[in-house]
Amino acid sequence: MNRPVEAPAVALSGAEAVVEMLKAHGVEVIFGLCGDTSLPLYDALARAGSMRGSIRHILTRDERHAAYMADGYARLSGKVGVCEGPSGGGATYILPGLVEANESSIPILAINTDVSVSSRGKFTLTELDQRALMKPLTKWNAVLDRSVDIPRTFRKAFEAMTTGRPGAAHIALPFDVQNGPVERNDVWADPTLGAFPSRRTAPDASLVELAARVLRKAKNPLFICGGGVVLSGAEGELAILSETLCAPVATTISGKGSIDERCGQSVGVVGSNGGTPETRAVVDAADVVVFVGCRAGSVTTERWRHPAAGQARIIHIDVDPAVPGTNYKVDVPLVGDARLCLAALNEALEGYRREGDLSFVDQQKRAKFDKFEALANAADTPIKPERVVQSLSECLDKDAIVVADPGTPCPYFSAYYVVRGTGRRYFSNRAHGALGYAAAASMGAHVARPQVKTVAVMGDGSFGMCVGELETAVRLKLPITFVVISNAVYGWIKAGQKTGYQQRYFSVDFGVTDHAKVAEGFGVRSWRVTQPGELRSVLKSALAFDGPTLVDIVCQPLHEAKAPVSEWVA
Ligand SMILES: Cc1ncc(C[n+]2csc(CCOP(=O)(O)OP(=O)(O)O)c2C)c(N)n1
Repeated sequence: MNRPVEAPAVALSGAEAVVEMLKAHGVEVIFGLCGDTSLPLYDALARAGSMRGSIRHILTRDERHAAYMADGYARLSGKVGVCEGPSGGGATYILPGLVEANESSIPILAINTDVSVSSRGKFTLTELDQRALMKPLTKWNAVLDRSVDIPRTFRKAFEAMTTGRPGAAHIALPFDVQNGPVERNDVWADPTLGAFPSRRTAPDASLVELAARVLRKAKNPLFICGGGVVLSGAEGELAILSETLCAPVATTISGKGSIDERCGQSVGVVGSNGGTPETRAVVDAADVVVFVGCRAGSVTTERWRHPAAGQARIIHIDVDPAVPGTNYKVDVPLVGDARLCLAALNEALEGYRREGDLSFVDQQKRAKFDKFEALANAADTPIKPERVVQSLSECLDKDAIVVADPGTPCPYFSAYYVVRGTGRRYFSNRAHGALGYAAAASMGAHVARPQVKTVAVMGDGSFGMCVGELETAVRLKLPITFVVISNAVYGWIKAGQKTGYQQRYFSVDFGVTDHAKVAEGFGVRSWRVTQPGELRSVLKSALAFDGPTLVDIVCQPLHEAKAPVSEWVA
């Protein structure tokens, strides 16, 4: 008797299933670095590489930078950024990028391969408790013990990263788990979880009504927008609401891009880093403050002094229910996606229009930029940071992306680089502010948005922490311009010693490096600029070159400059 033969269950290897799960979530690129425990994963990527819709792998020179690239990529693409590295050192090195992304609400997935499950607890080379290591630093993490768990683990990771407050996830992938079988039928995904925010949540209608009532009574309403506005794509709703209320819109550093900074409503950046006495005056004048996608942390509020407690009624919009009410007594907490919350407020205020006047904002902005321009136009050497911002602003197209490192770049570009248009055009790593972020983040940003010019601005302290990645930029022929503010000092710290410690300078100065020569060694077209008069033409040439370029600018050290940093101004 002929019996029908049952087809054998079609199985993939664990590594193949990982690649398929990433593809199913729409992943197109992975940044990372190879290792012994990653060999099956690399082989699966290599074999998938010849197929349609395959994933591009970008080899980096350090796992930290792989994570920063994934972060920059996510910020510009609106999709989950993926990075990978091997066990042991690969996990400890990837960690800084993961924590920065997580705290900045940027969804990146880090995969570290690991020693085999069967080798655990035997003093195996590179063995490390990745679960414990990553748990406090990520929104969600897992260590796989069985190949069959791969599909649901990846589904869970993508859901965790892109719903609610976006964040980072980590998966440890042991060697033998990469080799075990996974049934093909289990490999499926909801592709909408590959982009963020997914599954948006709307606010409570009664609280929307309450917020609308508070806003109708406001004399001087003010918006303070954090990174949540750009993350949620709420710029359009914000523009409508701020116009209805004739209300100024200030931002945090991460919130730059919430509003076109050329418009009358825009105040610019407020807070201790990038804020100035003029922008602070606008905050102090408000009787209703609406925080949007903003944690009202120490930097934005100058340690909760601006706005002062009790100065203004507070409406706090955030997707994370733990945020409203943490730092200020809140009159109306609106918990939900920023775009949906602002849209709901627009609906509640339909037909209303506040007769207001933005002349105070205009006056303050003029005063701020008059002082800036006087310094920027000075022909002094070493070149003033103001001159760098001014020259770069003049040379860059409005769609360009600027990534700023801590030190001189962050406060100066946050305060004075006027973002023309909305959306992500400028960013800095504001969760931990680790030096050496901008170069790699700019590479990720460029991969996501290759059609526009990308510039990374760094101090020489940062340069020392990221220089190896110039090779990646050359190998991939990335037309990014790296700008180094060169002053042979950890200037930010020296400025702190000047203001707070009676100029007892201690262990902050380092030697002079010719960064242009170093970059040339990597094959980067480079310039060193010492004269303010040369700056603009050099920047123009660097920006126009079709490949990586570096401009090393010998600059006034931060402790001698007039930086927009409130502690030093005071
Ligand atoms: C990884 C890391 N270590 C230390 C610090 C503390 N820190 C903040 S700013 C700064 C100095 C920055 O120096 P540099 O990059 O040369 O820029 P400058 O301040 O001189 O413009 C330091 C050391 C940090 N932010 N990140």
